[in-house]
Amino acid sequence: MQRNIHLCGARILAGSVLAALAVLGVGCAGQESPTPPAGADDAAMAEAVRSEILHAWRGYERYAWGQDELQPLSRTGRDWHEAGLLMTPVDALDTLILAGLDEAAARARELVAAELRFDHPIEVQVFEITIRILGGLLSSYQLTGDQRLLELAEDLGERLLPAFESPTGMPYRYVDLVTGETSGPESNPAEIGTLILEFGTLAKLTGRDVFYDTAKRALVELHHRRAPTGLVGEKIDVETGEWTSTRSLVGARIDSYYEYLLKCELLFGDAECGAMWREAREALHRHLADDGPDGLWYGEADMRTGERTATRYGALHAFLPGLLALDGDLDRARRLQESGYRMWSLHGVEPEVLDYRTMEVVSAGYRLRPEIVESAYVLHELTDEPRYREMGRTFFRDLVHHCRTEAGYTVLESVVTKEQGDLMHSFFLAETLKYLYLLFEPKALDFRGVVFNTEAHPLRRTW
Ligand code: DMJ
Repeated sequence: MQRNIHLCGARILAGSVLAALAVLGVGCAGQESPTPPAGADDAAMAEAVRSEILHAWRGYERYAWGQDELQPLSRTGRDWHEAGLLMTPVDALDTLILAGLDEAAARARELVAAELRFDHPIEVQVFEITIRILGGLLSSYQLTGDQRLLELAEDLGERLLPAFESPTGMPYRYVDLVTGETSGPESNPAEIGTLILEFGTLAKLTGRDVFYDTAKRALVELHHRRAPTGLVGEKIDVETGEWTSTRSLVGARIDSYYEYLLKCELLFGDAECGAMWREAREALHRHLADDGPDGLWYGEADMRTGERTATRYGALHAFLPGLLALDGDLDRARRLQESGYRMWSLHGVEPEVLDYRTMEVVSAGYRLRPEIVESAYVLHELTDEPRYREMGRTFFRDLVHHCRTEAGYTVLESVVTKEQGDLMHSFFLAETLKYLYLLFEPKALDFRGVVFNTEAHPLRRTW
């Protein structure tokens, strides 16, 4: 059976891939190449990334205006819920501002300020809405001083608060924005523990401690349920406080919990968060780190015993080098980023999950994820080593080569076949392109003056 494959925006039959590649040429002949030649200087790289930010944004403007996300192959938009929440414009706004794309930023800002409303009776995922929308509104408010964005953030924060009304204080996964009804008692560390930067900043900017205290309690309650090994598991019931999956890793469902433990201390000076991070960090190094001839990786273990259960690492795990670097552990950070770069280079784009022992792909999709670029940016800021811009050149070249379409950028169904899917996640503009731009144009932002939330929204201490 023949399958359709999309490459460089063209639909072709799977059997003809190689012939089509030859016709299209490596850089998709017929399109002016957005990739600067090898050896181009950093300014040229920054300019090239900036113009791809505009390309991705224009795809959204043209085909998905007013909706949550762009589907660039079908050239349509999609909403997450019955009512849209302008996910892409909110997520992209600070990227447009930082890249100096003033007209696009003004259009995005007016759309958000004029059209975004939260009085829809829709059940939203607390974590996603917090990191993308609350985080995006707060950082854009700090960059522009536009009071309307802070008012929206406060309204949203208020509507999310009922999610925390569980017997343990850890939030349910979903809450209705109008009725406050909750659902989804089985949650996970990432969704419970990745709220303090946004709720904390909202508390500081509005003078309402309830936002800080509520999110902090959830974080502490989760940490208190760690195993004697110091590890947390992958799933937990917020009503009983019992773990429902004891699989422990630094990837999906847990990743940003670790990130926020450290960043809570960095942004708010909260020593209790710092102490929780340092304890968690030791458990990671002891039980999950796999340091051998194949390099440094962080695999999986059972939280109760600390015994190795899998040798898997992936696109989400790749935030860890950046976090270790922020914590001052440049040695581990450098080595882990080299492992991530090997993972990327295996097929010319990283897979969602890889078995690092066999180097076999376990989950082949690529969702336009930013984490490996984020780590390159942070490492470059902290070491000034050219290695990380070299990596950035590779990431950018490969993204353009495999994920660019005429109407924006899109996910890959498989990094092995390079078959394209049909979605530009909002975090591509919020994170992947922002970190790439900042890697080559660091002066666009005072790195030491901000803490990035997990959706790459820079938050500044203004209190
Ligand atoms: C983003 O929404 C955030 O970075 C989150 O922490 C993980 N998933 C995506 C990007 O991969």
